[in-house]
Amino acid sequence: MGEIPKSHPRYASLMMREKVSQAMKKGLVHETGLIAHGRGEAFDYLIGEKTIPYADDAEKIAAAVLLCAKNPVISVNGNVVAIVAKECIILSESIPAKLEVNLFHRTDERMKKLTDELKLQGAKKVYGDAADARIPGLKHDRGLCDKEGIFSSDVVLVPLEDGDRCQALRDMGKTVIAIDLNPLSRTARTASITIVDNVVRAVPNIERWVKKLKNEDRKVLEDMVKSWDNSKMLKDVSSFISKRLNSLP
Ligand code: PTJ
Repeated sequence: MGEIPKSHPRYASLMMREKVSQAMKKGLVHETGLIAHGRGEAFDYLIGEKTIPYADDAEKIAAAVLLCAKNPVISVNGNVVAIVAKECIILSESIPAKLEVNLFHRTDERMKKLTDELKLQGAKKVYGDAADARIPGLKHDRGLCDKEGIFSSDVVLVPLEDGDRCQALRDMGKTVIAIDLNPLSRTARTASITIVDNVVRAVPNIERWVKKLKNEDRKVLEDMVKSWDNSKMLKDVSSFISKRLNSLP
């Protein structure tokens, strides 16, 4: 890690890679998480590696949805813990929302390591271990969840994941907020609110909006949420990317 000089133009990106790589060596991130991270990096390039206005809007709506929720849950996996654990804990406390570990490549060992890591970083309670419920329609282990957590939640924030769980959660009638740099992914297309941004920028920015909106009238928040048009936002993001690419020198 020490070999990357701070002056390197790709310093932040390289440090993030290093975090994911170290977390894989510790058994927190699944090996395919490295591939997922690389795909995220590619899409981050396309949006200019910063929070675009459409993402900021979605982050604001996400904050409003989370504040209005009865039982909001932040679902975390290996990649999320590797790069944005602390920020997820801070966000969960400020809403407040539950934190649940939910893995595609689930093993008892990874569940324990990720839960321990979140606790080490300050999380008081971490759900996911009970696995006393199942998301209907999901045959693989990702369907396992906690009755008190994701299963009974009304709003789930899913930073960075694959698409079929998002659909299954929607089918259960839940509001799903997804953070996904790929606006074309199944997750992005099936979420109720899609945030096309890097989780390392999105999570703290949702938290900033939570702080700003916390004392706002509930009716105002609900009206904001009602007026959200996710398909329009996805079209706007695609046209933002294509305009950006066409205008590059
Ligand atoms: O830890 P596990 O076992 O739950 O496994 C997690 C992975 C990531 C391996 C699994 O969910 C997976 O394979 O995901 P996918 O299908 O590769 O989807 C990951 C999505 O996240 C892709 O669309 C990426 O563009 C996006 N992505 C990657 N890194 C980031 C990101 N989105 C936001 N911020 C990132 N840093």
